[in-house]
Amino acid sequence: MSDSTRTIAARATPPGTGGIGIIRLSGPDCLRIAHKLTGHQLNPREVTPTRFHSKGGDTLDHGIAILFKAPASYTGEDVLELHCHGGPVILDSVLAEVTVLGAELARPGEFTERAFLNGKMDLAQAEAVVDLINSQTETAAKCALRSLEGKFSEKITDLCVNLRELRVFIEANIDFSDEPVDSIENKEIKKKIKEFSGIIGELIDRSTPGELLSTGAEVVLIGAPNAGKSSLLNALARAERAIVTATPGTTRDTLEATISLEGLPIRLTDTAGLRESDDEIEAEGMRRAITAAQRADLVLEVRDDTQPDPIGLKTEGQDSAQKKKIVVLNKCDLSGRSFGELKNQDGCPAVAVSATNGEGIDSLERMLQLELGYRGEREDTIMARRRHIEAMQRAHSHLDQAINQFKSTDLLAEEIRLAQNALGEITGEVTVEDLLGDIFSTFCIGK
Ligand SMILES: Nc1nc2c(ncn2[C@@H]2O[C@H](COP(=O)(O)OP(=O)(O)OP(=O)(O)O)[C@@H](O)[C@H]2O)c(=O)[nH]1
Ligand SMILES: [Mg+2]
Repeated sequence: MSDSTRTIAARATPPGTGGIGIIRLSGPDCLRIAHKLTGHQLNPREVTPTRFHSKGGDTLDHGIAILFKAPASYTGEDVLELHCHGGPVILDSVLAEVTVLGAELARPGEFTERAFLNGKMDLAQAEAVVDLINSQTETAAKCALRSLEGKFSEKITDLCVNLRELRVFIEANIDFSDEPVDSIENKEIKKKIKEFSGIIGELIDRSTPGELLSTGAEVVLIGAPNAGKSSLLNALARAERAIVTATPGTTRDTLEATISLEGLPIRLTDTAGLRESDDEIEAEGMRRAITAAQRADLVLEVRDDTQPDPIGLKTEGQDSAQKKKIVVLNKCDLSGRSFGELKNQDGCPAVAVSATNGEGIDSLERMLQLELGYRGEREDTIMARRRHIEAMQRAHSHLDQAINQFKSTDLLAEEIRLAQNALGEITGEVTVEDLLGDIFSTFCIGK
């Protein structure tokens, strides 16, 4: 866990060159370091144009310094921002100088971890900071911002408060030994448990796409040579990304294109056609195709509908049984099959398209969203992490258990307490240090 007696420092702007680059510090030594580095006594929230000096008196750069006094800062501690010229050499030299003056290099996520530890934000909001930075689409950014503003946390906190009140009431007032199980009071408690369980269920429903939104989905196109995989990637990307020719074996290596499907980021990977081959390069291409398919959230199996028999693609090591798959019958402009959704093929959803004239692509896009569990852009989507969803599912199942515990006050209260704790993990009200380490280590340095 972060030690607040240390003053930490890191670049807050991305690596590379830019007009300006910012070094950020947080901790008790900010004022002293600022004075040594600039020669100025900084006033809080005032922009001070200054030179940054080395200990030996050399000027490292000209820039501005801004001090945010605790607790009115991002981390809740004294925070110092040094705005320098945005070149890597200059920023490295200023960063090196502040470490000479006593600051330590920050670990990934340490600024935000301190903000959490100092009560500036809860855990779900801290995670939303990363999600906002990493958002790849406008929808993802909007959802992350809503979480950062605390909309999701508020709902969870309300539920925690309600569950706590209910538990306290049960512990203080209910004794099953002298009360009939179907008393008015018990019915009322049951009703409340069901109501809270319903709210959690609804939050879970709204959260699934949020989780997808933050990471996006990996979709891999596989199929026999010449089936039209590259053409399909181009059709979905609305751009001529992959080379298309009539020669089977055109695509040799994997190729990626990112598309946004109603706000859902999807990384599409085109692959080499799968067939028996002695060619070393082609064999390597196919190996890569299979690896990509194994990694994918969903596989699009492209079949040439003018060819009567689909080529068996159950290539060694390919876990096709577990993988979500859509069968895409392509070249239906030639085969004459009507476009759009079809009956399941080999137990998988299927669709008839023409990659060259675009027919049926809209059906495929709808199917993709459905299979990936995305409900399209909606105002109420929650940007949730897997751990949030798991915690809500645990809370939900404890409340389900609670319904069956109307014989023992202790057991009933315990299930409600467990539900409340599970929800508390989301905001960090109830938390373990390991969890903090896991969460903040995934942040970038300087955040
Ligand atoms: N008429 C028609 N031709 C298509 C369609 N899709 C692809 N083709 C043609 O089929 C040939 C192969 O298309 P590609 O997209 O290169 O096929 P691929 O599956 O990527 O092939 P490899 O990279 O060799 O594995 C090209 O001549 C395309 O123009 C389609 O829907 N209709
Ligand atoms: Mg190809």
